[in-house]
Amino acid sequence: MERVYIGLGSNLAEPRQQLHSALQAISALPHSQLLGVSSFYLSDPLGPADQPRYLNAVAELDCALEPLQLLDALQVIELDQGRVRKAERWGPRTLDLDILLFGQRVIDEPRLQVPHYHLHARAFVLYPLAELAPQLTLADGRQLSALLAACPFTGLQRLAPNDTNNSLAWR
Ligand code: A4P
Ligand code: MG
Repeated sequence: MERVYIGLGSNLAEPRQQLHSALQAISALPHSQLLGVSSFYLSDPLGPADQPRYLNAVAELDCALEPLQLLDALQVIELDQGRVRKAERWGPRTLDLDILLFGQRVIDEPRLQVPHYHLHARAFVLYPLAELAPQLTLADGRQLSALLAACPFTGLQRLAPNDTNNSLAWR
């Protein structure tokens, strides 16, 4: 088992419902155990500005799948939830599931780069991740706390647990 962090994002078609459905599906992944889920965060869109705000969260799991098997499974969940891949980069989407970290592995394959390439610069990833693993150290030695210190909490709004209704339901 390796400790895996998955970033969830949605800005179309009832984002809150998209995240809840995705968490349900993640909790049912084979050879994996969902350990925890961060608060949900409303975030200003990165990329084209003419799209709705995103709802973002991070999930923590123990996983015995290989990284590419996990990626396949996450892409099935995305497609099940109506994700249509469009040419526009960073455009709106019903559901985006990114593998942020996979244990201490560094992966650089055509289909998969881990740690996720923009992890270090995205407040909507770093702050929810820090709720779950404040002491985290990346494979390259960087501390999550140092990344956070360099990434202001701007364009981000943490929703209260009863607002997201996800408090301990997934533990
Ligand atoms: N891929 C490579 N590495 C990974 C990984 N670590 N996890 C490949 C998941 N997939 C990975 O992804 C394209 C390909 O990336 C996949 O087929 C997989 O083989 P995609 O989801 O089809 O494309 P994308 O998500 O549009 O592109 P990209 O560059 O991954 O976008 P991001 O970085 O995911 O950004 N603003 C806010 N506030 N919140 C957001 O969540 N998300 C995006 C999308 C833009 N703006 C946002 C947010
Ligand atoms: Mg993606």
